[in-house]
Amino acid sequence: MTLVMGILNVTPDSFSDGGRWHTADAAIARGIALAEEGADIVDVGGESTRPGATRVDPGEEVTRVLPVVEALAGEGITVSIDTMRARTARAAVDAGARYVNDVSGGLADSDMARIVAELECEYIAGHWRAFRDTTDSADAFEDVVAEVKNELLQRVVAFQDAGVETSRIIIDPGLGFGKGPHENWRLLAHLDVVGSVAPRIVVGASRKRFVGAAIARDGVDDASPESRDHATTAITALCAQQRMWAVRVHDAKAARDAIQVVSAWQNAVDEER
Ligand code: PMM
Repeated sequence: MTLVMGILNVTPDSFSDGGRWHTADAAIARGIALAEEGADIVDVGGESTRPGATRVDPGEEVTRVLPVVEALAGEGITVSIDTMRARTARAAVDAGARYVNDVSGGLADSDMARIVAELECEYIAGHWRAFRDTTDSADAFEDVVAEVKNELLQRVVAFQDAGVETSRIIIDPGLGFGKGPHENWRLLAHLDVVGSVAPRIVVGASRKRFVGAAIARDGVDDASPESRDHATTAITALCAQQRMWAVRVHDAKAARDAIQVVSAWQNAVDEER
């Protein structure tokens, strides 16, 4: 069954839940709640990766995430660390994180592949090309599906060359990272092509702008991130039907329910075979 990766941003500036879980105690409580609501993995991040966000000092990033990772792992919760920095990845894995979730696929830090090989942890490689100044600036694609697939393959090869076992590498199409609505929907429509790179795919659509744009009434996109949760859950159901490995979401309970519904439906279909 598709896994639920619950989002826990320990940052003052993340676009959708920024600031709310900024103290360690509040973040730990939220992480436990996410697990209770159905998150199989809690994804802890100390730096907003949103285009235009200012980069956090590396020491500050570690200070934000470490007590949270340690406490959640101590509770028996499976933790991933959402970071583009090898140093933060190492500190978090040493503190109990099982997954390194790197939206840059190792491009933001040239030490990442070597450190991941050393740590022998699971690694999520996101599709990414460069830091962006605004959410509106997009990369140029001629054939987004083929390019994302090929560039992810290059990242997988780079990690293999650094000594990371192929079976530990998970890929992510990087929705919204240098991609506009058209590119994001094309990627969702062709997850099978992206999936030819590695058997496990994570999809991170939760509360993103293209989701808001899809449900806009009369062209008006209601800006509140939470108002995109039902639409996000519809995407989760479709991802579960496509047998994605995981979805990265803010609303873990809704995602869990949607995945279980798809599973019940699928079981009924399988019984007839
Ligand atoms: N998106 C964001 C952050 N981390 N990680 C993965 N694997 N995939 C994503 O799509 C992704 C991510 C940005 O969204 P946020 O500010 O809500 O965390």
